[in-house]
Amino acid sequence: MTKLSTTFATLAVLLPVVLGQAAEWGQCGGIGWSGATTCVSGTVCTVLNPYYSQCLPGSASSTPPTTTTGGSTPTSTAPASTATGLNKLAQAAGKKYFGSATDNPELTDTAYVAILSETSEFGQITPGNSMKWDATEPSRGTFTFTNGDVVASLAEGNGQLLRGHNCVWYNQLPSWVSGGTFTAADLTDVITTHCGTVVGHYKGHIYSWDVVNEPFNDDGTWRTDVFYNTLGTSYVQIALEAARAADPNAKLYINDYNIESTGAKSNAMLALAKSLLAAGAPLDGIGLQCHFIVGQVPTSLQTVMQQFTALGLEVAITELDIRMTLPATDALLAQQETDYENVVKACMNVEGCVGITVWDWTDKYSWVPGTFSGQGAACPWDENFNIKPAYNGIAAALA
Ligand code: 9MR
Repeated sequence: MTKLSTTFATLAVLLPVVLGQAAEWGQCGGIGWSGATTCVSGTVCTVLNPYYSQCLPGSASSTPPTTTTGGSTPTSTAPASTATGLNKLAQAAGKKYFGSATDNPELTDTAYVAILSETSEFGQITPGNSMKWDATEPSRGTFTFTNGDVVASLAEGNGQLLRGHNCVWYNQLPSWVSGGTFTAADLTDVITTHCGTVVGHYKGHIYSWDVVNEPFNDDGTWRTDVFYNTLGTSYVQIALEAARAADPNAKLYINDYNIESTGAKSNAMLALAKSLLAAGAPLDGIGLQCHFIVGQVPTSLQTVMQQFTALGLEVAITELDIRMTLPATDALLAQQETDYENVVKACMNVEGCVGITVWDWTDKYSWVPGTFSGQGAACPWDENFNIKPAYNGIAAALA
């Protein structure tokens, strides 16, 4: 990929320039930084990664904290973290990463980027939107990677793994695809070109790709989108083969939600995985999204993961969040802590579960309130970047 270095510059331009002494939490250094390099009293300029140094509270000899304290959600039960960071704990436990989704608009928030870039907390990033079809091939044969490259560059600069998300999905399709009329041969060419070009663009930079996203309805039947309607189930293998040809080293996944408990939908995914493997299709893993509700985490999550790993596949928790009806109360936050702990424990108990990704780490940028009216507080950090009890639930499971 040739554009990554230039997109570092793009990201740097987005970050505000501070003159004089940098304020607490302000930027104080990094490649391309031309603002203040000293910090106000009581804070110390701390290198978070080659591209970002930040004024963190403390003196030069103190260890920088990974989180802040105080904030708008109830804090009476918010524990002081003794963890060394979720990614560090995950890796010490034999997992490849603990990671987070992110999205381009929030990368203008320097305090957000600073925490996202802490590799003790996050060893992996997934772009929430910028590698999807509508973002990368808005019209046929015209590819744009600008936003995806920004996220890829951030991960690369931080030394974080990258999950590609996604090649083929019924949603966030440009109308030329979703509303197109294609012969089977034509749509095969469209899929092959799209997956081949996008995966090829990020070749060598991606740990794993969600090649096909959400192929099933909740009752386990196939979604009747343009892909299924034109090609039947064969579109999945077509996409996987195009991805494999474009980046032989990326792990290729099918990713879905509501497959986290035994039942019709997870059975459908199991049957698909078996038939693909029997056909010699290049499938390496299954992503379990894990968009859960407080108090309703499925108890068969570990069993389902083991059903997939028994096939020789890896699994990952790819989009974890656990939402609640607002306002957040201490009781709900305590239940959420238990729920996060149980989800992460399930992954810990399955050797082939390679990592856990939260669908953004802070409530400030969660997709939940915009989709589920009256619900939110789904992430391990609150909207002010304070850790919630959920954080310690995750840390306890990883320890
Ligand atoms: O986080 C994404 C949000 O910003 C978009 O508006 C939304 C549109 O469909 O997609 C969100 O991410 C989804 C992911 O790509 C697939 N699984 C469900 C996620 C939450 O909706």
